[in-house]
Order: sequence, then C-alpha cells, then structure tokens
Amino acid sequence: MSEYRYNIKLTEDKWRKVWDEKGSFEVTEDPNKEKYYVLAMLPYPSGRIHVGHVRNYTLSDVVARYKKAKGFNVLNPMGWDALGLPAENAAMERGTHPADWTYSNIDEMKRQLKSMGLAIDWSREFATCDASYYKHEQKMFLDFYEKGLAYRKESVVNWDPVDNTVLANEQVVDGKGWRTGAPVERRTLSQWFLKITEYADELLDELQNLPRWPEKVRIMQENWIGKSRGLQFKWDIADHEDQIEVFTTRPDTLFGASFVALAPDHPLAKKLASEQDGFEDFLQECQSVGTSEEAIAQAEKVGFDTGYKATHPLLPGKEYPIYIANFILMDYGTGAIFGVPGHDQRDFDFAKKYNLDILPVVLPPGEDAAGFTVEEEAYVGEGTMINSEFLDGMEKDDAINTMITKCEEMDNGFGTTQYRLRDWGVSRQRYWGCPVPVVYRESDGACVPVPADQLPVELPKDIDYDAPGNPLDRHPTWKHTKCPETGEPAIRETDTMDTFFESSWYQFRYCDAHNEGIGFDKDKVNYWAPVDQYIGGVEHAVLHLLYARFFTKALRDCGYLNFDEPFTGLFTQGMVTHETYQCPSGLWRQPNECDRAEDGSLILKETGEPITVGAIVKMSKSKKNVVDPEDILSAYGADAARMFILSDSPPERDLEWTEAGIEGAWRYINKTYRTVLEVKESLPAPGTPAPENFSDAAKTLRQLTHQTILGVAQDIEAFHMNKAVARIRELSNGLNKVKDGEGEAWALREAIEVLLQVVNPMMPHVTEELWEELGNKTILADTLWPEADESLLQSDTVTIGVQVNGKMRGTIDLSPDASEDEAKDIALAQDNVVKFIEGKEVRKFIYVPGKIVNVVAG
Ligand code: ANZ
Repeated sequence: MSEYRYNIKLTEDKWRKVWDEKGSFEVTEDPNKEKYYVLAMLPYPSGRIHVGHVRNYTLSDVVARYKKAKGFNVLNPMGWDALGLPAENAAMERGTHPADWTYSNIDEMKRQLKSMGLAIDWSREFATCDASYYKHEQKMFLDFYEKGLAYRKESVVNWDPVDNTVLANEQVVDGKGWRTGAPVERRTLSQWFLKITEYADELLDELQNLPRWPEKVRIMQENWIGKSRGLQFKWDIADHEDQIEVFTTRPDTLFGASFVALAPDHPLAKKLASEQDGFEDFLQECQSVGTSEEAIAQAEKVGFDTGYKATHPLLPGKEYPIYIANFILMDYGTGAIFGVPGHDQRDFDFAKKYNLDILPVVLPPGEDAAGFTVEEEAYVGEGTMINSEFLDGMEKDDAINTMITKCEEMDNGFGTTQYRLRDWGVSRQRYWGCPVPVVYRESDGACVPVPADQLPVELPKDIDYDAPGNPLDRHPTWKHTKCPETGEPAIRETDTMDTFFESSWYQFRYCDAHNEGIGFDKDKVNYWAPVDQYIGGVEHAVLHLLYARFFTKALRDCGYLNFDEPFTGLFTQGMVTHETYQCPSGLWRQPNECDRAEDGSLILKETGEPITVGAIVKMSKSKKNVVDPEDILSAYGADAARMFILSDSPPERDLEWTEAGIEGAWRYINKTYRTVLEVKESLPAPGTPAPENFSDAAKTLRQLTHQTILGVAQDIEAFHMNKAVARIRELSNGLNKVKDGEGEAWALREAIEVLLQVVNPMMPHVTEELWEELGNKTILADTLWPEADESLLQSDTVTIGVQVNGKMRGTIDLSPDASEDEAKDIALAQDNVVKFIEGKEVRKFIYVPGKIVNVVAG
C-alpha cells in the first residue's frame, strides 16, 4: 500500500476556497479578449439537486474551464428559475410562504452546486422571483404592449376546476390537469397574449442559421411552427344565405369530399344548429375535451348533423352534409373543413361512424384504378389523381397547383399559408408569478399601463391560501389602486405571467445582472451575447427555446439589443438512468436501501428480503431508482462524480448510473494521486529546459503526451467527453512506461503536467492539488492549455495493408522508411498471410513504402 492517501474532503474544500478568494471565475467585459459564453439551463429551486443537474452542470463546466484555458474570457453564470406553481403548492401543503420555501431551497441547492466545484461567476447570481429581476420584464412587457406585441383577447382556455387555473395545452394530459388529474373544462376568459406569430417566418427561416443546434431540435421547432401552404375557398349552403369558408392543404382531393364540418365554436355552428334538439348537449360534450390538438386528436370523433347541405363548388347540384365536429379546431385555418375520408384518417374514422361515402381520388403507384378502394384506413401516400375530372392523371403537386389556380380563376378562393404556431398565452391566475403591470380604470374599464418609474408592481407579501382561486384576486387591498393617468380608482391586473417569460431573457440579464435602471446595458449584452454554448435537456426543445428565440427578436425590435438569436450553439444531454429494484410485495425500493448478499444477489438491507432487479429506466421518484447526488458527492467527492458522468457514455445519450462506475472513477483519482506523489521527487524542477536527447521510451511517451493535448481538445470541442476521458486514461497508462533512461524523467514530468492540465476541466480539485505538489506557482484555473508540438505528433510507424495475390489479408505497422527486407520479414510472419501462402511459393514481393505490400504466391 502506498503511503500517499488522498483526502478528498480537505483537498476539495481547499481548492474551492482558493478559487472563491481569488475570484477565479468572475469576469468583466474585456474588448481585447475574445469572449465565450457558456450557459446551462437554469435550475428550478425544488429543494435538492438531482443527478440530471449534476450531468448538466458538469458538461457546462468542462466547456467553461476548457475555453478559459484556451484563453477566452469565459462567462459561466448561474441563477434560479424561481417563480411557478410548485412553490405555491408547497406553500399550501406546508403552510409556508412561497418566497420562504423558494429562498431556502435556493440556499440549500446553492450549497450543493458549490460542492461540485463549478467554475461559475457567482457574483452574477439572481433568482427570477427577486422583484429586482421581474421589474425589468414588466418593463419589457410594457414595451411589447406599446409595439402591439402584447395584447388581450377573449379566448377559450383549458380550465383546471380543482386548481382553479388556466392550464397551458402542455399541462393537459389525456384531457386531465397535469397536477390535479381533474377533467379539464373549457372556459372563455380575457387573457394576455404575446404575438409570437408575427415572427413565425423569421423563427422558421433562421433555424437554418443555427448549424450548431441538434437537427432533431430544429425539426421539432419547424413542426411546431407548422407552416402549410394550401387553399382557402368557399362552399355555398343550399337554402341558406351564408357560405362556409374552408382551409385545406390538399385541394387536389376536392373531388373526393363527402362532408363539410365546422368547429363547435364556429360562429356559423350556432346559426345552423342551435334550433335542433340535442345541440346543447353535443356542445357540452365537446367542452369536456381539452383545447389542445393532442387532446382533440385522441378523443373519439363525433359530429352533429345540422341537416343543411353544402354544394360542391365544381360539381353543380352535388350536395354534402354539414356537420359540427369535435375534431375541428376553431383557431386553425378557418375553423371549417371539407372531409375526404379516402385520404385523411380523421375523416375516414368520421365517415365510418356516420356511414358517409369513401371515394378514392389518389391512386397508389402500381394499383389499378378500376379495382382500387379504401377499406381499412385512409391512403395518405403519393399517387396519381383519379375520379377527379380535369385533375385525372396528374401527380399531387401538380393537382394542388391546378386546383388553386382554378379556384382563383372562379374567384371562389385563393392560395394561402397557415401556421400551426399560435400566439403565446401568458396569463396565469396564480400568485407566485410576475404581475402583469397594467390597471383597469373603474369608471370606463380602460386598460392603462403602469408607468415605468412605478415599476416593479410587486407581489404583496401577505396572502392567504384558505380559499381556492387566485390569492391576488381576493387580496383585500393589493388590487385597489389609482389610475396613473387620471387618479381615478382602478383595479390592478391580477393575472401573473407564465414562468416561461422569466426564462426567455435571463441569458441577457447575466450579462449585466445588477443593473437597477434597465434589464441590461446594450453594450454589455452585445459583448457577451449571444450564448456560444447552451446546454440542457431536450424536453425544452420547443417551448422554452422557441420563446427565448422569439423574445430575442422582440427585444431587438424594441431596441434592447442588436442580434437575432439568443443561442448560437445548443447541446442537449441525455437522461440519467438506473436499474429498478422491487420487493416481493411489488414495492419499489431505492438503491441505497439495498445491499449485496454473500452470494452476490440483491437483498433489502432492513429485512434481508430478496430484491428483483428490473429494467434500467430514467431515474424517477415513482420508481424510486434515484441516487442522491449529495450522498455521492460526500462519499466519493466532486471529481469522481464529474469524472464518472463524463466517462461512461456520449453526453447526448442516456447514462446508466452504476455503483461500479462511480467507484471506477474514484479509483482512477486515487491512483493518479499516488502515481504523481510517488514519482514527484525523481522529476526535474519545474521549468527545467528539455534535454538534448531522449531514449526511445521517452520519445514514445512525448508523442503520446502531445497527441493527447490535441486529441482531448478536439474531443471537448466536439462534445465527445467520453472519448476525451479514454485518451486521458491512455496517457495515464503511458506514464509507467519510462524509468531512468535518457530524458525520461523530463518526459515524465511533461506528461504528468499535461495530464493534469487536460483532465483539469473534468476533475478540477485533485489536479490543482497535484499541480501544486509538482512545485508550480500558478494555479491550474489560471493556466493556459498546453501547446502541442507539431513535430512530435507524427506517428513513427504507418499502418499498411498486406495483400496476398491481390486480396487484402491483413495490416502491418512499420516505419515509413523501412527497407524492403524489414517489410518482408514482418509481412510474411503475419498469421493470416502465413495461412494464405501455405503450400505455395512466394514468387514476387512488391513493397510500396508507406502504402502497401503485395505478395504473389503460387
Ligand atoms: C381536405 C383534406 C384532404 C385535408 C386530405 C387533409 C387530407 P396541416 O397539414 O396540419 O396544415 N384542417 C383544416 N383546418 C382545420 C381545423 N381548423 N381543424 C382541424 N382540421 C383542419 O392540416 C391541414 C388539413 O387539416 C387541411 O387539409 C384540413 O383537412 C384539416 F386528404 O382538407 B384537409
């Protein structure tokens, strides 16, 4: 056993203190230095960090430390996404105040994050629930309002009858509130919206300017924006003066129509059906389904026959039933459609239910027009038009264009573009959010913005949760105020903003975190932003990332900044998974409740009951397959946790957390520590000039050292952190291949120093300690990345192919200027070559140095 024992706790504490005292990671704008802005998605202060945080912040930290070593002025900040429902729920359950709960969680989580040794500029920290933060977004809201980018409109919302709040579409799961599980209702309320649709084209087009974003995220955003080109045109109604305007992306299928349908809340729906029996009940039934596309798509398709008929614009005299149908959305297209059961699955389901015609008009390739029918499901593929008069024989795109032109010529419609993207509803009827800074004058109901010099509109501290609904609304005094224009009595807006509002601009606040006058200084934000590398979970691919992109453009147009996109590079990390453990009774058990029995099987610590090991799935509270980072950090230290997280899987993939994995990382750290201390005394002093000559072993080590400098840098730049770790371990293994030959001690010192430098971003504490042990006077956090010596990078050997009678039978490694005899000796000794020339005579040996060997045998 070595006499050198690594004391994790002492060493890690020591170095964190050094970095803190030196302000190693605090930065200011420096026009002479190139900046690099690394950002990890800010955490919600739920109370404790989880392993997902550890993975996320380890990745951003490696990038930050590496870029700093590369000479960049690196901004790597941290803050708290601190508004939102969980604080209120906790407050209701525990009788605390949301602010107390939130700030004490922040303290706790900050302590935990600090113990990871992150290279963060903590001087820029903020919580989005600080009035000094949300004050500025209230100003932004007012600027948006003035520009027409924030507006109020009546709209149908998802209403959670238990939480008494509006739910975003994503918060409705299977028609139920995500938190309460209560069936969601529809209500019409006046709500605040941000006009993200005004930027639909820009948001779509500029995805092309984001090459450092994962393609899957760009595709998800593209689908979310959902730009479709189509035709908008009218159907006459027999014996009725109104017309029905529909939107279709498939005008080619018009001759395959068999019904027309309206959304339940379409203004014509009432007109056509309100006098009929059962209509009210039908509407009621539709109300019980959430408003999201998903909820509507999942619900069984039902319709109400109005009894009226629509007449086909191109087939005089042909009439089609008009339904009100639950799967038609009022806020897409025109809120009305014509149904083509042969080529749209929803229409197919509907036609089956109501016995409507199914006429195919698109013939799949290879099918026969005479015999083709649609039986089991709609045919949605490509094909040739049939049963469609002047379109017959055309391909889809041709037919679409022809039909648009035809309707335009008839003056019955026009080609148009629709987007799936809706304006962003930001109103929430909750307390723990940023108040919308407007008041309504009591005398005439006018909506009056709160003047900028009266911001922030602060949340009142004294609230009660005894009754359901919005505590701001029933607060005895808070909402009663005066109109800033006339001094008359006025009522404050009691809606607060969606918490995605805070996370849409926080990346800019970090650039100037303590500015009291404005959200951020333009020069500062133009220096630091956009973020060069953003890192977080793929679950934010659409909402957060789209909102932040929209905000950047809106802020640009309000004069806050001079660029278009907030994040030039995006990396989405995979999840952390773990085995699942179950008792005979079926109860899930936490990994730390289990132990290994003598025979190696798993048992429950407490009772000795056998444990069944189940699937490896994402860590979750429900399956209890979670490990607490706090336990890991205190048992193995931050360096080991970081190293393990980086070494086992490519960061974009899922990572399986295993005890063996973390132990492996811990052993590597201890071994590195011992190795360095054991050889320390035999090394030349720091800064000793290189000797003239090196032994072969020293040369080999130096080559590996310099290849590692380059390779690790390339791997980190490409987010191949696991490959970087593999290279680093290879260099570690190379250290013991030198002894006391010529130049070997010097080469060993060089190799150890490089090792410490290149692994420092991953395990910052132990590397600082060893760097100091080696007699260096600077700290690693302030040391530049080593330079790779080009002349040492070339490999001494090349790998060339060996052919026998023209067929590749193996490869050999030899010096590029090896003689033919040397090449022959090595090549003919290869097992596979021996096998293929066995029993034959070597007639010719062709050797092209550095390229190939060909053996002709016969
Ligand atoms: C006829 C048709 C035939 C359609 C066919 C599709 C296939 P995307 O591509 O997503 O833009 N639609 C139009 N407005 C709707 C609404 N408010 N609620 C529900 N559905 C609506 O979808 C456009 C298609 O969705 C439109 O094209 C329309 O159905 C339907 F073989 O018209 B189509």
